[in-house]
Amino acid sequence: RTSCSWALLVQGRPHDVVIEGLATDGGLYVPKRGFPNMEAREWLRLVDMSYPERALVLLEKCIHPSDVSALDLRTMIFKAYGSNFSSEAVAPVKHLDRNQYVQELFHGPTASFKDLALQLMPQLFAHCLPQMCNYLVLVATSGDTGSAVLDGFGGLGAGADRTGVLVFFPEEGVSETQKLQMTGHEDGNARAVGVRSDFDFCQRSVKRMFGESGLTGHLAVEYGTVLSTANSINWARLLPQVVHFLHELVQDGVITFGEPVDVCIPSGNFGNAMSAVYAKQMGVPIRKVICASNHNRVLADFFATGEYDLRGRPLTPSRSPAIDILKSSNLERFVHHVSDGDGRLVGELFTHVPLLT
Ligand SMILES: *Cc1c(COP(=O)(O)O)cnc(C)c1O
Ligand SMILES: CC(=O)N[C@H]1CO[C@H](CO)[C@@H](O)[C@@H]1O
Repeated sequence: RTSCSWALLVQGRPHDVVIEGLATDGGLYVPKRGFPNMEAREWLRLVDMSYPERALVLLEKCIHPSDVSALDLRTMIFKAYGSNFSSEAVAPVKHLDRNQYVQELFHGPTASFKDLALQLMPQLFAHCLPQMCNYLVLVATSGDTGSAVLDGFGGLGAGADRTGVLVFFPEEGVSETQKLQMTGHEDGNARAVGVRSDFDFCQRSVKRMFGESGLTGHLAVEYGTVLSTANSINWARLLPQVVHFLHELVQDGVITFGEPVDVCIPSGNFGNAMSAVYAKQMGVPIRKVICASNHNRVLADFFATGEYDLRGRPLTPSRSPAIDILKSSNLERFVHHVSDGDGRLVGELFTHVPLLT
């Protein structure tokens, strides 16, 4: 898997990593040498900064300036987090009970946690677009992702010239609010399509469109347009989420600098949990990353038993569709991480494990 031997973060391949999403061998992109580790002295400097300032310091270390210059990155980050969140802290931490705190990830423009990544990702996407083509971003969503994708890509303004977005959602499978958020979206380049079937059908159909050479050929020849996607395996969706693990508990005097906390994260595609693992690798004092599941507990079982087997595990829908996921794509990144970057092993495991792709 070339994916597992890829360069220090996205240096030199921004187009592949941000636009294509998936490596040519079917694997996921990961940083070749892990994340840059920061010293205590540097972390201390971040304690009193605003969210966008902290994001800039962290992401500058993860994105090579030849891919995105420091100035461009600053502009993007401030556009994403400077004023569009209803809390200045962006992801404020509130006291719950005793030593328990809850981080509010719903202050973005669509109230979806996905806003944390999707206010920034489309800007990186537009920045990395090759000169000659138009791009049509296809997304299947069970709810949360759709509105955040539409808002993020819709907010590109002039940068959206060559990017169109189509979101497919199950007409009966999303909440009324989500449906209104998606269908009410009137921006020129982004549209939502309600489908009279379930999420699986939407996702399968999007995948089929990518493989349908009649369609892709027609789009290419007639419209100079290439299909792309913005789903959660995209590196540019994962990377911005590393930032919110730097919370204000130190600033608020709740813990002292360097004191570790456990983070408990509801996991679907294991994106946010993986970001926590990366944040820890960068030096954020996290002790345990706890993976929370509902009855679709394939991830929780994997961590308990070391086995990841989807056979005989039908998906049971719940009131939390965002974590009703069995194929947790980012688990591949986790296995890569804990195997010390053994790309061959990851490739083998993920080709041979039953029902894993
Ligand atoms: C997307 C989402 C999740 C799952 O996040 P992953 O990064 O895919 O694990 C959990 N909860 C909510 C509310 C979400 O929107
Ligand atoms: C998506 C969104 O709401 N974007 C807005 C963020 O804020 C800037 C101004 O600070 C607006 O220009 C964007 O439209």
